[in-house]
Amino acid sequence: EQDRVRPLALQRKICNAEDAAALIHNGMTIGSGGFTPSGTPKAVPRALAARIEEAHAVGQPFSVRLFTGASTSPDLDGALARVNGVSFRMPYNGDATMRGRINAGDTAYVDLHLSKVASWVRAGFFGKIDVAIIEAAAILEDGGIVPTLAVGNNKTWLDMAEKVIIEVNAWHNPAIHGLHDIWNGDLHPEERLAIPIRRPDDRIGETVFRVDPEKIAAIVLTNEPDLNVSFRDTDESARQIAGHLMEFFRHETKYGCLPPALPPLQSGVGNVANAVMAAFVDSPFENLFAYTEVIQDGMLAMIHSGKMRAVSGSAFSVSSSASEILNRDMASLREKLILRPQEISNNPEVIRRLGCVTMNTMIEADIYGNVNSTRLMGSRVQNGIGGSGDFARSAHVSIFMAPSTAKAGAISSIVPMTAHVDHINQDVQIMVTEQGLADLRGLSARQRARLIIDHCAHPDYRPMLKDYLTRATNSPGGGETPHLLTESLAWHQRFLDTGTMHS
Ligand code: 0RQ
Repeated sequence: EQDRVRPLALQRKICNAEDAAALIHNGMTIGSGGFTPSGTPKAVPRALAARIEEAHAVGQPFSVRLFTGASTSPDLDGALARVNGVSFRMPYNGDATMRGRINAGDTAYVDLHLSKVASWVRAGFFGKIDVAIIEAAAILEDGGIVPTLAVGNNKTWLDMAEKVIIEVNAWHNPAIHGLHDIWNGDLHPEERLAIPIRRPDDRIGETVFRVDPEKIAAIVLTNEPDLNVSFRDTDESARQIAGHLMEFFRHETKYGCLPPALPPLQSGVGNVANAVMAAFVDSPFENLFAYTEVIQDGMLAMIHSGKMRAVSGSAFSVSSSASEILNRDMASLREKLILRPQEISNNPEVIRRLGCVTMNTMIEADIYGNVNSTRLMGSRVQNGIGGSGDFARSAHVSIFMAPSTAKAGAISSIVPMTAHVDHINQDVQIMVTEQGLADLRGLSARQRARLIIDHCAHPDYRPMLKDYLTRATNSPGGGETPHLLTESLAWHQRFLDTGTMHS
């Protein structure tokens, strides 16, 4: 206890999770740690969920507004959604129970570019933050708060909240101190400084958070690992997507369009993105850097293999086995890994300066290259836009990828028109499915359509897509981006009505 919470004055604030949760009342806004399961506070949210459940049992209203870094874990989103305890949620969710609440209309959801959340909260666009709940590995003698495996928006929550609750989690190796780079530059628009990151491994700030100790209302001691995700074993289609991408990178470097060591890489979330990163381990590419948001197992494997020199992100999203290794070897790995606030990891200024190659997963794309990353059949939110827009818009080369079909072939991921748009075709240069890769750079809408159908669509759906494009092109309305408006979303409706997009 003395080891993890050094300042004497703060040791007096140590209490149990129930007492800490008692500081939170109906209607309050919570700014919480959590960016993937990493860094998610655990004991206090579980105790809060129990309090909410008790209140509901006696007919009392009790819900909170919940702001986080990004997705969290069943300890936070899951526990609070189960008791219907969240009235408002932002900016990203990956929890199935919370997803159900959001899609049912129980929880109002604001889906935001992750880089913008902190500055908009500082500006007051979302009202005041009553309580910050963050996880730390230790509180140092001088009051510095050592973060755990995610930084997210924690600096902003600590700056803005009236009261602060800290879970100090002794599971983390104390060597984690030094992993983080917390920039304290003032980021109000009128005083905003240039962010002095010129290489992904530049460190520009402090290794700890600072907070006014008077605001710390409770400290809860815990000792538990994050409830980590497990990645699916790489399937054949993820392997093929990775193969097409490696071929593309070999070609680009051979003809000098990209430097031999490739620009800094960003990789999105999910199984396909993880498989692509894993494929780099057996590739000829060396001396790689990543400037990304979430660091998954695949990137750690590249660090271990020596192919990757350093990775900068805002959080880890690792399997349980990878997190054990990360924790064990923290003292040596720390030199090659950097965690930053998400407004820096995802900052368009830095992404543009570094010229990142970004690789994100999509739900569906249309024949013209517009991408839907978030809404199934246009209506049901899956997760949220996350950082994909921050990276894709500012990328040197923006890549989107997905298997060409979903739900055992009943859904084509390439459709005449996406039922929702997250990324406009201008932000999509390369599209990849297991069928092949479409290089859309410099192509007109009609050229893009032909290439996407031929290279990316599944053969079962190619004739239908070609037929649509031909009829749309020949229709009187034709135009530069040909569409048949009464048919453009008919594939989605057919799936809803019959369970398949096949006619
Ligand atoms: O549903 O679980 O019911 O079967 O969508 O699909 O295959 O598990 O996909 O884990 O690779 O995630 C885009 C969601 C892909 C993710 C997305 C159904 C499918 C399944 C999920 P089931 P998979 P993955 C920076 C980058 C946005 C944020 C982002 C994501 C479910 O990558 O959230 O990129 N991206 N951030 O069956 C209907 C289709 C479908 C479909 C798949 N065409 N129509 N349903 N599904 N395709 C990092 C961060 O921001 C953290």
